[in-house]
Amino acid sequence: MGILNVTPDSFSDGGSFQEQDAALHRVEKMLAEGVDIIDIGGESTRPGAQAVSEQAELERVVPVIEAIRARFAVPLSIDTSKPAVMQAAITAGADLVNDVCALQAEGALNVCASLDVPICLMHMQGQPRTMQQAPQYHDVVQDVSQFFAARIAACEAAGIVRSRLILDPGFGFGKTLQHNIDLLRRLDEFSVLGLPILVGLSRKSMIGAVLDHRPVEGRLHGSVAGAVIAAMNGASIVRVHDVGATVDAIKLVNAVANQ
Ligand code: 7PM
Repeated sequence: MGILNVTPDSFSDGGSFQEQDAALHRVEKMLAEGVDIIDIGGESTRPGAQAVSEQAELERVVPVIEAIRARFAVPLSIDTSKPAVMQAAITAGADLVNDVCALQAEGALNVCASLDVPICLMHMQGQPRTMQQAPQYHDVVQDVSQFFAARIAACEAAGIVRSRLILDPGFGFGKTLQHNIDLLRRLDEFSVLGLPILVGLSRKSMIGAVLDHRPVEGRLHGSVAGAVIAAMNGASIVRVHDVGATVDAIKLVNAVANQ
């Protein structure tokens, strides 16, 4: 899964030609590098990010989804927690909902019940603005598993069949470095839930922390190593910025697993 951030340029609030053109070029590059899914985000749910209004998020992501859909057949994921954006994005041609709030926003379960697409439920402890202040768990894998079980049950109660769900432990979302490392080492323990696992640790601060506080520009090799560990420990989807490097690495993982 390749990350496509749709952030407004300095000339508009979103939806400008320049922005769309830049997005299409990034998609073309990711396709050439072997991407399977493109995750489109309007930056509403980023830790520390300014809250984006529903209207602004719609204006950012819908034109980009339509433009990509008109030109490329690649599956598209919408990274949002807002039910109206989920609905509009799927109508515009997106194929998957990626929600860092795991459908806990008012109305999200009902909207997703009416859509016929897979949904990624991500775990987060706390709220984006404050979640890194003092994350605490009894046992991080057990606690995240309990959260998954509760959200799977909520989805099923709302009429979303279990087979539509993908689970993501949410690296960096209300976790210390030790919590993130424990989740990555013990990722295979989520396999008992019988659903695909998605992992996003591309360029995240846990990579920087392990590499002596390496800035974000220097995190490529660590991120690829993280994707390899995730794949070897059972992840079905890795969400990354650097598609080409990650695809090569995962091909080796798959060759060892399958040949
Ligand atoms: C600032 C801080 C900007 C954090 C962006 C981020 C995930 C996700 C994100 C993830 C799923 C990033 C994050 N992370 N969706 N959206 N899993 N499913 O590093 O780990 O891209 S935003």
